[in-house]
Amino acid sequence: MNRKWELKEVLDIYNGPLLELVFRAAKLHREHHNSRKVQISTLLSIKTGGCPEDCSYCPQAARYHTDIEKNELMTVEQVRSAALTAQANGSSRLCMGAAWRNVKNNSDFDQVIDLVKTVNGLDMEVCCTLGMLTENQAKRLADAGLYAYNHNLDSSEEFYKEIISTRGYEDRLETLDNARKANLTLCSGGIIGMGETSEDRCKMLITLANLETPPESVPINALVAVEGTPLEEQKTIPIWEMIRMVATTRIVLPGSVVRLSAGRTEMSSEGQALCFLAGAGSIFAGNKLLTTPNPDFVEDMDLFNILGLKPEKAFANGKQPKTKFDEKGSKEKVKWSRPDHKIEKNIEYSKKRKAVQKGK
Ligand code: SAM
Ligand code: DTB
Ligand code: SF4
Repeated sequence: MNRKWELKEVLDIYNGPLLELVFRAAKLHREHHNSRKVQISTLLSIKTGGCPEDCSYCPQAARYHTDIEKNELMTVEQVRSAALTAQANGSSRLCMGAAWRNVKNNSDFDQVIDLVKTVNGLDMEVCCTLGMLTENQAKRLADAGLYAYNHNLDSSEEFYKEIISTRGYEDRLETLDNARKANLTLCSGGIIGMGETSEDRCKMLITLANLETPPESVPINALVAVEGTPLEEQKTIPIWEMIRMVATTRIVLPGSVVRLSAGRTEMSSEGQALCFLAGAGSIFAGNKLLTTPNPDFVEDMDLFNILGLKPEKAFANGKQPKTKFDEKGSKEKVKWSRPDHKIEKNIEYSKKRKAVQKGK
């Protein structure tokens, strides 16, 4: 059942007494999910840095000249080896990320198709996050054996305009729709701690919940404030807000797997335990997210042992896709909008960081 939510109702849930909120979320979690199991995904940045977008949180945006190590698209052998390591450490899903605005019908996309086939062949759930995507491109990925597509709404539509000027919210929604039309499962959530209000957080959850079919997984990231980005000075989000957000997501999207995502290096074990109690059913594991640090596998397994949690097996919630014969890519012209409204902070940082780069 796809229940419609009103903003006031969701805000009341989010702002309710914390322990009552956690209790309600925990109860619902047990009605819809196996609370002893946590699905483990590993992120792999298959193409790092040099991105043309201006997302104010992102260290991979070329214009902010951050200190990340840039990389060209990874080869099949590099990805196979990373996937096998992740699998040996208990990961059931590999999520491959590329610092692209959108997918283009070129040889890089052909290579991504090979990467997807390779990882599906290892019996892991394959997820990709490659930016905006047409329906044809989504179908090609699905035929290669892609299980999920990650494309975050990041925040409310209103606040989105304050963090990104190079694309619009409706493009995000269209991409999710394109992935859905190709029968891919969806992974879509957002980031808290960018300066948004509780209302923005709740509005994002309502947008996700009101999709025709809500996403199967919903990542909740705490901003990793990276030096050089316009959000570098944002304070770490208090753990209580993360717990509230996880619990509210659990209640508003009862059927989805809530992923406790970026920001865990700043969270205590006890804080994370409350997130699991409040309904988080998945994490990103391995000592790196895309470009920033993450707790290592051993640390996470120690916590799992203390809490009595077990890693979920691959395809526990769906069938493994069959890799189909791949006809060559289509020749369609890809067109996405470019709102290009002004975000003073992003402009200021682009200039400031260019000057820093010149002075080096
Ligand atoms: N370029 C593609 C895109 O934007 O859709 C895929 C990669 S992008 C890095 C994937 C997601 O990572 C973003 O949508 C954002 O939600 C998250 N992310 C990026 N930088 C982050 C940061 N510093 N802290 C928390 N989450 C972040
Ligand atoms: C998601 O919601 N979080 C992941 C994944 N989907 C692609 C990315 C987090 C990135 C954190 C910053 C970095 O490591 O570059
Ligand atoms: Fe590029 Fe994605 Fe980073 Fe935005 S979030 S700058 S689109 S890699």
